[in-house]
Amino acid sequence: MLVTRLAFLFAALFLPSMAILPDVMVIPPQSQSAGQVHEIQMTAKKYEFSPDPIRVKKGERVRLVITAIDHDHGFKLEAFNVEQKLKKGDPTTVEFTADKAGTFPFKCSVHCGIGHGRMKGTLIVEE
Ligand SMILES: [Cu+2]
Repeated sequence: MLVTRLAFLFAALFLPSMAILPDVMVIPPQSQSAGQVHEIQMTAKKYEFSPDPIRVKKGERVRLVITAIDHDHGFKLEAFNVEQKLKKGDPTTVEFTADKAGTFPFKCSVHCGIGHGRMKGTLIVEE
């Protein structure tokens, strides 16, 4: 199917981690080879992170490259001791090893407006 092929091409070019593809797309096994860093491009804006949830596999080294689009924000993932300010317009990298499985909340850690308190997301680490 042409649409599927185009979607896959787009993913291969722009989403090396393929982490934000819908679940219906099958991730080829070779994209998960050991020793690689699982890089995920993210955006932060009032008042959400995207993609959300983020899915990774237990044991993976995870690199999040997060760009705050509209305002300074922050990224706090307490379960993995990650806290980072996100300056508006600057892609900011955080890295951690997903060494435990489960569902972990993350949130904005810089007051960014009236909806700051609900600016949250979820990291899912699968076995
Ligand atoms: Cu905020």
